[in-house]
Amino acid sequence: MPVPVMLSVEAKTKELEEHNNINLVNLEAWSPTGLFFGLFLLIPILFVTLPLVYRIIMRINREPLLTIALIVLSAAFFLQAKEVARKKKQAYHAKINAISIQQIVLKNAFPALSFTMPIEFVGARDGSNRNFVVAQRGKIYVFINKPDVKESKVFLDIESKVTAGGERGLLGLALHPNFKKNGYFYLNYTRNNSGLETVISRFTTSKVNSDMADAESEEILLTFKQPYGNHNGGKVAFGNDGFLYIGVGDGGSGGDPQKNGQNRTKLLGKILRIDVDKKSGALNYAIPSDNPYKGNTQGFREEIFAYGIRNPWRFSFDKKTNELWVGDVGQNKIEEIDIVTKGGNYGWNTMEAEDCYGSANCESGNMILPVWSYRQGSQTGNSVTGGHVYRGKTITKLKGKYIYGDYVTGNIWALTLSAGGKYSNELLIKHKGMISSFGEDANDELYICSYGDGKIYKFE
Ligand SMILES: [Ca+2]
Repeated sequence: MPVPVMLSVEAKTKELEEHNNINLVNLEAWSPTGLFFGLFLLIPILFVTLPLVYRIIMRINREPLLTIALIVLSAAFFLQAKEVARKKKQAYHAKINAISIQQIVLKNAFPALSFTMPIEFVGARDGSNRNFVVAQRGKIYVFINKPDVKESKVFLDIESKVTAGGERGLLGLALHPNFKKNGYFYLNYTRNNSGLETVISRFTTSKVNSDMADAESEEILLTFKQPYGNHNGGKVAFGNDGFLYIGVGDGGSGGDPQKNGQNRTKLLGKILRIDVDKKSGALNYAIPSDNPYKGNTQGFREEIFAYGIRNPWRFSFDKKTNELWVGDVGQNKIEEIDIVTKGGNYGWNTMEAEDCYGSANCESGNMILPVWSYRQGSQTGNSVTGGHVYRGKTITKLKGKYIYGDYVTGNIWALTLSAGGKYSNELLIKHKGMISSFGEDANDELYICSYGDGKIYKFE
């Protein structure tokens, strides 16, 4: 069961007042009916009581019961008015709590902007308050992180280099941890070079215009062939160890016919980790000294950080714990979420999530099961889009939860780690549109790229 998190009433009151066009101060007022009769009855009371007081004084009071009755009746109406007001206020507060618990909304974050096939949203963490959006065909756009921003600029256009369509294209962008000073950023894209291949490249921001990349600055770090058009992974991101992590699919087709996932002599079907700040021998990068196969004699690729991955469609690091969360797209049955650790084997294609793949039994001894999975279906989904552990400040409810979704159904869920070490899952939103990616701005606030309508939505 999900762990309910209560928001304070105060936190949402203002927003909800605006949303419902209602003012809580008005609810403090008494009900009009009660007030009317209360005041109306004051008049005869005054007429009766003033002479009465006079008569009491004169010790000839002949209507004491009538006076008392009128006073009691008047008081009753006042109390009724107050009680109605109290109940109304109570009901409204209950409504606020109900909304606060259940309603996380997705808001069109930049109404004036839309993009063709956006698949990556990255906040520039360089103090410039800018965001980047990657469009699959090969463009990167940049714009100020304000809801009323009027336009975006083309930061880089490499459409002529990129082979796009389906699961191919410009698929990932990572800013160097020292981007503010060196202007370096890293791309993951597919191109045709006597057959399809993945390219991991470094580009540099223009020295004279920080809103424009130097298109001639490309330095290719790594390329590898893609035997089929699909399952190209595509995410690149820096861990807090300063190394670049690269999500690589199993090469494609269906069922991993080349058995790349379990083959550690291949880069396909892996999470890779490289050091982009050094070069080593013929490599345009270096192998981190504690990569699991560094210096191995079995012919395993030293770039491998973890293996047994089918198609990692988006991964991210939890900024608090540095855990690496991966959404791994399933074959025919199960979509999975993994917390990936160094040297881990995540099963594919021996296993599809927690099931043996293609047989009833399998050798699964060293394989790490997902922390969460869901069966494919029209109500759940058919292609996971990995998200982020929310570490932003504005949405109390989401703090510390892993927010992820399904590309096909638009479902967005939150995974919560409970006290017993188990994860629980709750449906947050059904977005009407395909979710190609989750992203964060420089304040760690969370967004999605909505592939179909080309919009960027923000969680609020
Ligand atoms: Ca797996």
